[in-house]
Amino acid sequence: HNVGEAVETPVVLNGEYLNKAKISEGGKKLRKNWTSTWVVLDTDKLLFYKDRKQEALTNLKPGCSPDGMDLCGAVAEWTTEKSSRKNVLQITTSSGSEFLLQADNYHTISKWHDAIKRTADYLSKG
Ligand code: I3P
Repeated sequence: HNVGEAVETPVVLNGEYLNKAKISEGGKKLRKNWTSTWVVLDTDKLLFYKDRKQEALTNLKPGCSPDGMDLCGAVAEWTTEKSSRKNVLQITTSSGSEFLLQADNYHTISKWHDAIKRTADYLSKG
């Protein structure tokens, strides 16, 4: 890193319910299906759970790993084109899958946008 360039280390966000829709996988478009999902931001990935209880249960089972996405190489950006909803954040993974995350409350989704971007940037810059 250049001297003076801020290296922002990833932040972890505790679980929160966000609306999630996967809109493509490996470049192939999927039918959009919004679902309320318990989302956790770990140091290097986003984790998705059905609800708060499922997070606790998954963590108790040694062989179980949650559904999630690796943020290395991912791009996170606001979109107004992929949905009629407000406050929509698009995340594109390095493998070409696209997810939308949305919350009616701007403050809530804005916090996730900033943290996800920060983690993705940190992981990509090494
Ligand atoms: C979709 C559903 C989604 C909508 C999507 C529709 O219809 O109404 O809520 O996305 O719009 O196709 P269906 O339930 O019949 O699949 P938004 O709420 O994000 O606008 P889209 O096709 O423009 O993505």
